[in-house]
Amino acid sequence: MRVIKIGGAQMGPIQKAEDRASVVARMIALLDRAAEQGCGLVVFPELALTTFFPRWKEHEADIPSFYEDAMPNAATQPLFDRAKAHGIAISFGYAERTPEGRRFNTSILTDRTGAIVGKYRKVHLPGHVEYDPERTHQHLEKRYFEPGDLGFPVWRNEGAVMGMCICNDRRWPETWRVMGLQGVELVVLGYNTPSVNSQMGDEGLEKRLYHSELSITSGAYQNACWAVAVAKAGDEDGHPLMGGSIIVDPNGFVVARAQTEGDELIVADADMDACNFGKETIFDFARHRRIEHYGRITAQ
Ligand code: CDT
Repeated sequence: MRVIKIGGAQMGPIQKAEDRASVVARMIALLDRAAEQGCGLVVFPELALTTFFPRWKEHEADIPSFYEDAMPNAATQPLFDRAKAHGIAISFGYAERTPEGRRFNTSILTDRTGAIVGKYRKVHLPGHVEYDPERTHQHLEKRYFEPGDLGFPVWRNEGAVMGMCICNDRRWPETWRVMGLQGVELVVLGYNTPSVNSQMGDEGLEKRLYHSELSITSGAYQNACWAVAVAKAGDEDGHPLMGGSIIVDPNGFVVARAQTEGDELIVADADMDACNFGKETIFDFARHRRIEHYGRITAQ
């Protein structure tokens, strides 16, 4: 058995005016709760340090202030210090600005000493570049970020093979399969998913939660891996985000689920050896894949 006690640290809303110090204090409080429960890894949401700012136009918000120029930095160092003190590996998302001024929707993964072992930059950026008057809510991710340039790597961390993706990436089977082909055993991801469809009116929250869960459970099952999917939820300055954070086992079953739209910790004991059966049988890729028929997947 290779058991990692995983904490999914769902976060409630972060208002536009909330500063990093306040957000980091909330994250540390969740980390302390996870430590009490014996967690070895805690996963926080996409863009965990700020409101989901791509909903705002430049003149409505101080967009440049939402980016991080280094990680860790003065604001987040206390989070890294507390994680190290507890001996907990962490993962969280943030808006990255490189020294060259490039901007990515990024997440990092640490080991239990607080050292960053992996960085991922979101590949599938949803939404649009220009303000869209037809939409009830703007989703300007394509304006504020460029697509990730690091692919979908995996890292050996804390005795398991771990990978990351971010929010919309979870809806794409290619995301999961590229990591699955590298033997991934645990995929961690955060999301900010609006509770309403800005182009379809009242689509219904139930359907949106279902599509999120369907994407994650099928990705986990079809690649025989664990998945931790963590929301930023609740009402951010009048813009509702759904909750529904889950931990999923390699059979595709949900083993822990958030009940609220606030700061909430979900926990599960995840045995990485539970991935072995699927990887050695029905999803033994080396034996069963028929790549001669898959060319269209990478063609234009
Ligand atoms: N953050 C993110 O990727 N959200 C998307 C919603 C896109 S709606 C234009 C998601 O797939 O959940």
